[in-house]
Amino acid sequence: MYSGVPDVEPAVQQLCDGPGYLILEDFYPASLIRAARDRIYELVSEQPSRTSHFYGDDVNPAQARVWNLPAKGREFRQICGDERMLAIMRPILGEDLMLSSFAANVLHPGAQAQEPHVDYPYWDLHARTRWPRALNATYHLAVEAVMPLDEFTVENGATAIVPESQKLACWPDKGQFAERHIRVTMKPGTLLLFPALLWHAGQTNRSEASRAALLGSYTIKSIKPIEDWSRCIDREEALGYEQGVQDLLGLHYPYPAVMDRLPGRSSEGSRSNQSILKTDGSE
Ligand SMILES: O=C(O)CCC(=O)C(=O)O
Repeated sequence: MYSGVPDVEPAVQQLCDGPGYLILEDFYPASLIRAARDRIYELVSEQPSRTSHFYGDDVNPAQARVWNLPAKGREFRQICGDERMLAIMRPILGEDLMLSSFAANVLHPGAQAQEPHVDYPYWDLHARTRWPRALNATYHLAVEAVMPLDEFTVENGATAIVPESQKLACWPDKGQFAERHIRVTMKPGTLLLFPALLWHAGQTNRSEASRAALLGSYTIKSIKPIEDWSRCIDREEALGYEQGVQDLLGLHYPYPAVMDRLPGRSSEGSRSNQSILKTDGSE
């Protein structure tokens, strides 16, 4: 457990080759987390129920998601674009990693536990036939960030994780999950990181109060994001966001492109400095 920010290399080792999770206490200022929390509870009360996952097909009224957070407040952009956090992810996902999703998960009293799972882009790994047969954990496609807005306690559904399971690259076995999991209790302002391959699950909220957290999912740049930023973010508005957030949203990432409409010149490769989109203005 670290207070503040650890050295990058040991943190990367811990995430990939060690226990597979990193808890950074007092990572965010209290005022920032309070502002994010107020906004999330406001949004939850305004929005009807939204899609969720790992609860079977049932509607789950005690559990609420708020999606597309980069478009819903400056505080969210500050949190998801925090360079101290990204510095730990960059060696794992590459310098030009991207944001795949930034959402909130609110467990109201009575919210049920999720099934043990791995996260996107592996979250349908239960259908093994869909996956390349040599898929393993020698490199990671995604890293998850959990930022509690309320204290996570065993009673209110603190996330369960299985240390070292990021090395297995398979869908969690329920029996092993039950035997080997630990609960991540933590205070608001803490940052929890783990590769998407780590077995984990939100747990039942048996308390009398709601438990909210922000969930960030970061991927290597060529993975299609969970949230389609090209449709859920207003591009003109997003061009006013900080450069780092624009990059996380892939605002200037050229692919997929209509290759037929591009001029007949070379663009990629170490000898080319121009983006394929730098044209005479036709794209
Ligand atoms: O909120 C939590 O404790 C974890 C949520 C989670 O793992 C998910 O939705 O994928």
